[in-house]
Amino acid sequence: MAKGPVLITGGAGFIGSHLTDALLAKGHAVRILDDLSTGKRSNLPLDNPAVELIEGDVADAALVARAMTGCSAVAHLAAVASVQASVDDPVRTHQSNFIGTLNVCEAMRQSGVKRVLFASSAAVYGNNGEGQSIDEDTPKAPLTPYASDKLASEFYFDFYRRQHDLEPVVFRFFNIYGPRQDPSSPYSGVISIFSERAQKGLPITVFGDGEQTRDFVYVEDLVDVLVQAIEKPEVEVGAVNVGWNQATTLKQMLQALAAVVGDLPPISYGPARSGDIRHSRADNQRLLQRFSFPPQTPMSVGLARLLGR
Ligand code: NAD
Ligand code: UD2
Repeated sequence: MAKGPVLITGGAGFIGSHLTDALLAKGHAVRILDDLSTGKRSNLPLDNPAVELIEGDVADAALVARAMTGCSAVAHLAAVASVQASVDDPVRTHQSNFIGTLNVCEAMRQSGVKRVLFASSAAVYGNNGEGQSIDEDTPKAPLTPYASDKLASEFYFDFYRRQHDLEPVVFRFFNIYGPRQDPSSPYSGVISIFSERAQKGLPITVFGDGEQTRDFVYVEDLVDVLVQAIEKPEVEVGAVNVGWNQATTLKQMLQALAAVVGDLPPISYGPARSGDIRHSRADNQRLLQRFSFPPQTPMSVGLARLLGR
């Protein structure tokens, strides 16, 4: 691998800051481009001389080109990660979620950086494949601007691969959880919301009957794979689901949470969210073929770490 820092767009956020820690532990230098819209300086070990933070917007092409200078590889994670924000303000989120990607592709082409990993989402499948495990060839049915921007970004990375020899590794994350996931919005990850409320003794609201399922992945398990994607000598074509092929109901997740915190605060059941996907589970054959997925962090351990127990 070429020398030079790994550029992490969105590196001050939840997943990006864990990736920063993991790359530093493996001896990489890291340059972060982040507008700190949801990311935080406090997520980063800024006293480490191997970490550089550039505060700015991935929609600013000149800034992305500058940030790319001298880098060995890129992890493109910067995005407005809230699906609801994209529904409320598609023009604004498109700047980060799509134009940002195009700027990364162009800056790579101009500077000759080849390797990039991209944080796409299970959202590209929409409701297709619901009730079974979803493989990567399942028809795509993006239902929101967020999902459309992710899918369009995937297509652009593929174009730059064919036309300009970029080496993209596209991951479709299922439901990632762990420390530093921001619980402050109603559309934050459900585990971050329930954990915070359990810790503070505040009532918990389940939308629907709690029998809906998700394929939850602890953030450090994901990051292990992301580091491999940066370091791998060769990359294969085609997006890769990141999930355990395990369906956990919200009720089961609440039981696991109760086992960590003791008694849970009152739980109420409200109407299901409109458009909510009932079941989401990754077929992860491709992931297992291409990467060595670490031993699964059990939810009891992941929740305990999240809660600092
Ligand atoms: P996050 O909000 O913690 O991280 C996103 C980071 O991007 C933040 O630090 C934010 O400040 C930064 N950012 C946003 N817009 C920017 C812009 N225009 N310019 C520069 N920086 C910008 O969310 P996360 O959960 O860590 O998500 C990381 C990536 O993974 C995102 O691309 C998200 O869409 C994707 N993803 C996450 C999940 C999940 O379960 N958390 C699932 C699927 C996909
Ligand atoms: C996740 C991702 C989204 C997209 C999508 C792909 C997050 C935050 N969102 O959406 O970006 O990739 O997957 O399909 O990771 N819930 C409650 N109570 C609450 C909050 C949520 O019951 O207070 C329910 C919610 O209705 C849903 C489940 O918990 O049934 C998971 O919700 P989520 O927002 O964590 O994630 P999801 O799967 O909707």
